[in-house]
Amino acid sequence: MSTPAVPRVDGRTASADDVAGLVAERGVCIVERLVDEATCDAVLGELQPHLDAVRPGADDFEGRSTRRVGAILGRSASAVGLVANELVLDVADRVLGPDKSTFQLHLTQAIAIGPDSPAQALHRDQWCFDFHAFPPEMVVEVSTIWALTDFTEVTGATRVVPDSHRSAEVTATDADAVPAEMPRGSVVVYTGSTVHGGGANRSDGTRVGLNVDYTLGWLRQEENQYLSVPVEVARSLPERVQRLMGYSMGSYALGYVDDLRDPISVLRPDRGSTGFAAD
Ligand SMILES: O=C(O)CCC(=O)C(=O)O
Ligand SMILES: [Fe+2]
Repeated sequence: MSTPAVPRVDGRTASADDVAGLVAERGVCIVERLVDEATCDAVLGELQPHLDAVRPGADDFEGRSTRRVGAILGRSASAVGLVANELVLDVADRVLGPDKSTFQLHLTQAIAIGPDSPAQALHRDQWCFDFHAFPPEMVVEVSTIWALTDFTEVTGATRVVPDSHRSAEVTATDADAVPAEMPRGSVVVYTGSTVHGGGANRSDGTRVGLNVDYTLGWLRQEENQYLSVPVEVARSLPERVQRLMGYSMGSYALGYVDDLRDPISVLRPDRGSTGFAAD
């Protein structure tokens, strides 16, 4: 049986319905050239000092020649537009659920896979929730990896297993995984149950991806946004981004501050209404 190709659309023309339909149906979709190369250069430039400063991974899953840097919203002004990309957010809104009142940012992480790195083990991102067996039709997480450098089979493109998202058990093996090859500025979108893993980097350059995930508003975030991004920086971000970070109610009662205040009011005192039913 031949391995199915990863569905792909052109980021300059694709609609959120197109992408959401493919992600829901196949578990994964590549959106090509959603941002330009200048944006990739700007993000890379802002993150490089942080990538240089951090130690490589401590185990095989992190990658012993892979450097991971978070707190992206506090460290890269040019990445804010990727984290809050309209198309991606519309796709997450459509795919997450059912039974969703809100969704939120789960993590932001630049992943730089150095030369001569072996492939990362295949996994599901939603295993972070204590390996809970969510019903296969329930999408609790939407993951994205932006290619800041070209993703090819040789440079270490993320490997994904199309159609793997609905099976209760993971039966896919390395032979079922296909590289999400895409030019820089593209993004691969997949669900928390889609089986995937970082590719082996057999080139002499570093592959840099920007991993940005979104989850249902009632789950715990993987990256603690409140402690990762200084509050002065958070205050300066667009309201949509602040709300995604968790400065918003996670559902009717989740995340309030002191006297039932909506957390957005900590950053924006004009949004000061109290009570769970406040807007
Ligand atoms: O870097 C990649 O291509 C994938 C990384 C990944 O899936 C992870 O660390 O969860
Ligand atoms: Fe992953």
